[in-house]
Amino acid sequence: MAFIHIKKDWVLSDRLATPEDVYVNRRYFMKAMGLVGAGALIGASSGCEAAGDFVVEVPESIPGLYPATRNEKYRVDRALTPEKIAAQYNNFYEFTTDKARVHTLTGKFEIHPWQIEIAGEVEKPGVYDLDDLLKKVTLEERVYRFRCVEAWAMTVPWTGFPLKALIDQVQPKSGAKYVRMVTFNRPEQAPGIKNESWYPWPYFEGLTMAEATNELTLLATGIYGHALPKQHGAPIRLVTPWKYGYKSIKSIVKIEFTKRRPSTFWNELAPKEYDFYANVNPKKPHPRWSQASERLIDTGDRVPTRMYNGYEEQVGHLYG
Ligand SMILES: Nc1nc2c(c(=O)[nH]1)N[C@H]1C(S)=C(S)[C@@H](COP(=O)(O)O)O[C@H]1N2
Ligand SMILES: [Mo]
Repeated sequence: MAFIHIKKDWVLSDRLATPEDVYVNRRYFMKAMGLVGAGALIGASSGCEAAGDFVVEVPESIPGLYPATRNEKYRVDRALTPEKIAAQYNNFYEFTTDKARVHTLTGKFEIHPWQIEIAGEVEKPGVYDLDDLLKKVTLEERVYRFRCVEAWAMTVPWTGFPLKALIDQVQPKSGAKYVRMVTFNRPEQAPGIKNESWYPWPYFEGLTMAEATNELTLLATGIYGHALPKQHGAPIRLVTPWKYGYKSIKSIVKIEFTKRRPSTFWNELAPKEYDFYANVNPKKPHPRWSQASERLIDTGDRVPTRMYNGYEEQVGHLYG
């Protein structure tokens, strides 16, 4: 377990330089100091809050995975959101519906060891250990826009591998038309599951096979050059940047290949508000608010929403 201590003055300098420069420099600075990697303990949480600092708890089980090489094909024309902001503004209802408090409630959540069950229409079903799985894939870093259906947006560097790389290994049968994914269900480790029992836990999501194997569809295990902190969906979560954030299911324990379109958590709760596809579309308002613009969570600026969140070139052909 490592703690990355984000100092107040680094946050201030994030504001002065272009965020991307600061991020890259900070990353290499940490690496040079030996602060990135398994077993490094940078600061402790005590006292840091009072100093106005913020500690990101970074659980790394395999040394040397981070930072991964950035894939420059996936760049965006927006500044990176400072990590300190992204790590304290989370949707993860298993812990709480209060975005600012998710990171304070993940202490009991155990993410190592972690198994993923592969099931359904597939040649190689079974229970796979995440550490073993990670030895068979190549991690890369990609900067993506991220757009929540609630009309806020951020820009973050994910580390992960294409979902397609996993799908190729487990060999779906010809009957597999959809991929269904499920989150952990441990009320004793996640107060939201325990206290908000009316939700249809565990969280579940789905994609068509064409979406699941699209080049953009990433299984992320890291963010900002290190392993995922728990609030972002450790140890492994989906990222589909052309879709509203609720599709990007966190802390995945099961991946199932199905013949029929699976139902999804938010679609089951409110079908008129959250559709299966959930493709970002400025012209299609949510029943209760416009989707024409979005608020950047770091600056508060309102900017126009882009069709498919700016990824029309990669995914436009998937939809008629
Ligand atoms: N298991 C699970 N996955 C989830 C959610 C959740 O509540 N539970 N929230 C979703 C929503 S609505 C968003 S916007 C993103 C937020 O990801 P972030 O906190 O890393 O920014 O996670 C998505 N994945
Ligand atoms: Mo969201």
